[in-house]
Amino acid sequence: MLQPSYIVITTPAIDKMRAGKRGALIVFEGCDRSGKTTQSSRLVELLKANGIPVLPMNFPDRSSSIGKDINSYLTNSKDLPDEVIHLMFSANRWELVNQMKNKLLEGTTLIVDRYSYSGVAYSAAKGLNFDWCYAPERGLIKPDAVFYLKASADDLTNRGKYGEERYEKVEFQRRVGEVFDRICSKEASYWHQFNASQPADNLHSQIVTITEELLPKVATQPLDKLS
Ligand code: DGP
Repeated sequence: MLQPSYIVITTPAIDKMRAGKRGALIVFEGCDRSGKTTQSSRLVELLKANGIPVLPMNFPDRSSSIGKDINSYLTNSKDLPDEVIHLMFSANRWELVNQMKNKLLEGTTLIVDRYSYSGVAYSAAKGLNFDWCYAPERGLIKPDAVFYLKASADDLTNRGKYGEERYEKVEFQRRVGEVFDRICSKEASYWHQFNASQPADNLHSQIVTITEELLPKVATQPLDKLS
């Protein structure tokens, strides 16, 4: 069993994970403020404390030149047509595909805060065609698991005022949530839906249980691509 991050121990299950050939690609998805950043960080800390090689990532990666343009768009200092920003978010993921592949193959587990599904959900919520939105994501590395933190738009609103960024509006988030729900039912074999309104500790232990089973299982499986 994976132990809380303050206890570092070795068990047969963890030895098996360490002996694994590749790391797992684990993605957190959900609306703004659904708790993805908190939960993904907790998982990263736990894996680190148990000696499992792990790297946190998040998309958009605002550090590249494409990422800087995305940041200008999100903070409303730049306007772009919906199609253009959509393709830029996708390009921002493609920029890192080789780095992600190398890390996974050398045995590092990647914990990724948002991925292709945010790309589809946020653009489809604006009214762009779902299949058109998904097309540029084809060929990226397929996650081994997606942890979808689902909460109603009203629950998310109760967490306090939304910030100033472009998408932080209740009605828009409701539409984003509907697209995530649609993807979740289509991709049920590797999506895990959680109630994001439950206490953070409960959510964390459910996430840990699934991760614990996943890591040794995928260690010997080849990487797959989104198709
Ligand atoms: P975050 O840094 O996780 O708070 O994301 C910033 C905002 O960008 C958030 O409102 C979600 C949105 N977002 C993330 N990825 C994509 C994407 O691929 N496409 C679009 N349109 N929006 C995205």
